[in-house]
Amino acid sequence: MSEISLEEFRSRRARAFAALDGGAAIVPSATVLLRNGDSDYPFRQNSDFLYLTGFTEPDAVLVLLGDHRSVLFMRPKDRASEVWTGHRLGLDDAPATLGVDIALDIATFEEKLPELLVGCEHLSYDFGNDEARDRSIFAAIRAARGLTRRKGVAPHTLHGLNTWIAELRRIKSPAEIERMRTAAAITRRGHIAAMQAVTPGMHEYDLQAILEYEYRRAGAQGIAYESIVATGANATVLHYVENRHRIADGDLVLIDSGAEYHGYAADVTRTFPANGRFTSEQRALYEIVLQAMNDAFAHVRPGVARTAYHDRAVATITQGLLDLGILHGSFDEAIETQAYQEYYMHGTGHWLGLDVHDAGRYRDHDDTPTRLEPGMALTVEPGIYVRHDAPCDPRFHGIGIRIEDDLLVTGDGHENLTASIPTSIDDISAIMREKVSA
Ligand SMILES: [Mn+2]
Repeated sequence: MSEISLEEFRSRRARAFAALDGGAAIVPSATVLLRNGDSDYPFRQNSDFLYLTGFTEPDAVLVLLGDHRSVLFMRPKDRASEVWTGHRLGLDDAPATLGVDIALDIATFEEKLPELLVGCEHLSYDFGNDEARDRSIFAAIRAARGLTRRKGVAPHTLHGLNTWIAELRRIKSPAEIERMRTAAAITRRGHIAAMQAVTPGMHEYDLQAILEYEYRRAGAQGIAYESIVATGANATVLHYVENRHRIADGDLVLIDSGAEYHGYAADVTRTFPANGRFTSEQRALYEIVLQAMNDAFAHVRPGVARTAYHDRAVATITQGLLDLGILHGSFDEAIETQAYQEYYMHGTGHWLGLDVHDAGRYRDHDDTPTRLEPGMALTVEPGIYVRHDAPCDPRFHGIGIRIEDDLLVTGDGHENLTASIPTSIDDISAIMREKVSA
């Protein structure tokens, strides 16, 4: 099942109990979604549930209780169903395999929940995602109140899960970091294969197929998010996932794609010329983005505000665009009026982990930007996007560039998990020259 040890899942739940401070929590698994007929969408476990249990089956609910018992409601063994949909862990093996205290049949969830909630004053649960479950939980709280005439208290305060699970998930353990390293290494294979295969006349989907083929055959469960393979002006559309266009000679290819490995995401963007040679306009903009990235890296270290590396990237991009005559006026004015937003309209990164945009707040409770701590993982992803109607010299029109790496904050700075995927023009050109024969 899981390569992450039982001990680690126990310690995650122990930290959850500490955060709950005598309260209870209800953390549901994901459910299988019907696509049509007898076909389902691919199942991906809910990340909070996966973080606390390591359990990959649907139709389960983890209940953490104020007395530090963990109860897992789950599907029982069922030979007839298992013939169709595969092995189920079952109630008997769950405590030893997952380290939970009690395993119960999910069919008894509504019946058993009230008595479990007696004694817990606070309840954490994300209302609003599943109305049927919301109703059954309200009913359980009401029923628990009915039981308190005989014993104890029932929940009277409700909290979201995000207030505490996201905090636990923000700092990655060595086992998590190991998986993220593997996701990064697999992602490297895909990106390099795409760089070496590209040739004008191919289609964007050819490169998408190559990326995802490499991920799968390196053992990834799949993609961490829909791959973006955008050529030419498509690269100025931030979340272009259509991937249907023919690749023209002279186009830049922007690939934003990452593998998922045992639940952990990589998120990498590289931009390179389809024919192996940057035009002078492409090169000029590319060098600015690369400089912005390298400048931003210096601000990824413990104790620094999370906003600092974005501010640094914005400053480098703004200066670069002024130098090229794409922006006008003074640097201070361009920053003050956010004139750069015409060409750089997104943030320079996000947390990374089980989710590609991982859980965790970006501002502290006093509304100051969160400060980086060892064990946090994030992306650094500056870009420049010049749309066809942008108010600048038309020779820059239709160029979109983004470069993105995955960084782990360490005790004295950071480790770039995706540094071995080339970013400099020289390194990209060298890799592309080692082209595999088509
Ligand atoms: Mn990203």
